[in-house]
Amino acid sequence: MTDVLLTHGYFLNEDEKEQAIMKPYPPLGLLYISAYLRRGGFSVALFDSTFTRRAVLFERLQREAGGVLGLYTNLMTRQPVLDIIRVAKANGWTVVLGGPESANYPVEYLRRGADVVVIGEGEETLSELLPALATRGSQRLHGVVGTVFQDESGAIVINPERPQIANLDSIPWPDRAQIDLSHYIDVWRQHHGMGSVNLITARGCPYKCRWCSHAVFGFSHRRRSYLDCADEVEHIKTVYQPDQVWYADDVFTIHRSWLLKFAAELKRRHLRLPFETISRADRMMREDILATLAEMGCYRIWIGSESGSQRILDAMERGVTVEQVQWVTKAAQRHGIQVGMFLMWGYEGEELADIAATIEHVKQCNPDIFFTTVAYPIMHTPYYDTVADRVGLLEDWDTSTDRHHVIRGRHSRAYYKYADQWLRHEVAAFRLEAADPIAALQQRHEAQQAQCAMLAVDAEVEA
Ligand code: B12
Ligand code: SF4
Repeated sequence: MTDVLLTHGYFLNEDEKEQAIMKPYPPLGLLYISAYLRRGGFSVALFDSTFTRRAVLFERLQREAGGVLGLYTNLMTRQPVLDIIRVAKANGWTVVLGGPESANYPVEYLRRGADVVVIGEGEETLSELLPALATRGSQRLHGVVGTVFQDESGAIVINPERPQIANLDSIPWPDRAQIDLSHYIDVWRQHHGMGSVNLITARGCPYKCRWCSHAVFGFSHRRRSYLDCADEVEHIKTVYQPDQVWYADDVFTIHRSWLLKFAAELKRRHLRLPFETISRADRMMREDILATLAEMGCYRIWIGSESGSQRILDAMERGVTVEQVQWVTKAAQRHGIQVGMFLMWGYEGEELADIAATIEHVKQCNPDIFFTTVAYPIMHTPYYDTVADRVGLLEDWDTSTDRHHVIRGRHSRAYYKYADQWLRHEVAAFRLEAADPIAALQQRHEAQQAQCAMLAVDAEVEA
């Protein structure tokens, strides 16, 4: 019998938005845990739910009843995770949860059937927890650091935090052999002509953007050595032969000298794999960084631009200026790197002038692609704390997510929908101006209509 069955609650067939995008990646956290436990002599099974259906997992939980189930949770997967817990418990499994979502809601998950919630990194905690579960059961886990559980009386016991793994080179690479990685690569190739594999070069981010969740890694920042990362890239290229990689770091260019050494090492090994990644504008304010990214094969850099209003960026404690984002966008494009931009509507304090400033900013930058979201407060973020007395859910906690949080008194969803249309038509008009002035005029007209519609619902607020 295996010591633990690891899985997650993400099923691509249930995610219509992702089915339109089709850029799936496996959950790296589970792969790291699998590799670490195996090295420690544990027997581990991994059920990757991405390309399968709930019923298949449920059937396995019934067939192999009675083991330890380790489940990764994030903000998107609450509902399937609750369902999996229900089926697992009905079949005698001990359920251990990890990842950012259960770290934010340990009590809620324990009260709904989970046995243990692991807070923070899972590798060392599970290595200690699995033997403890086997000898002491799930209600006497006092002293197993990094866990929260319920004792026999039903009281919630919060053990002390576990220190983070100091040397990331000391842990094995993600256990990609346990999943069908070629399926991910094939899906990518089928839909985008390029097969992609994800990896990380660091854990955690020291910045304090008020809406960002630091539930797993806190505010630490720990880097792997550039040699270990280069070895992993080489291994990925040799074994899986993808056409590109995704560095899934929080801020890929946070450490300039590390980046330069990593790039030089890849070059020495003739390892040039195109890639996409995310970073902050203020950590790319040098030509040499952008030149290095381009030389390494970076074809698209994602920047959290968020707002074109400095007042709002400051309220977010983003630590970036509008001018930095504008400079980096132009400079990256000059180096042949596309820019993807994330923008946020409706952050606390945002007014009409800030929305107009964001629209001007996007025109100024003219990124290759941009995505917008209406701000949502994630539990235990400073943003959540600021609006806590006005946060609500329109449905039960069990059937919603933190993305469904409404903020009483904030503009309605319709308001931001029109703001979004205003933005998109303005940007389209700007792009068409020289080539097709008539089409540009039409776009400008639609932008004005969207703006009017937005002002017409100005008084509507979230319930
Ligand atoms: C890359 C990434 C993405 C990629 C996903 C591609 C991919 N899979 O690589 C993209 C850009 C698509 C994305 C999208 C989104 N993301 Co994202 N993403 C990340 C990011 C930066 C890295 C994920 C990663 O690989 N981490 C590295 C691994 C090693 O860490 P880990 O998964 O946490 O695993 C460790 C522990 O959690 C624990 N653990 C994990 N599983 C288990 C299981 C058990 C049993 C145990 C005991 C422990 C355990 O041990 C692991 C190893 O120590 C994280 C931030 C971060 N640094 O983690 C955000 C993050 C996970 N994303 C987040 C969010 C909000 C989103 C979106 C909702 C954003 C949006 N508005 O659309 C979407 C949702 C997409 C979806 N359908 O799920 C939040 C989640 C917050 C929350 N409370 O759940 C995070 C934490 C960012 C943040 N700081 O706010 N994301
Ligand atoms: S948004 Fe990005 S830069 Fe800001 S704290 Fe989160 S990970 Fe760090």
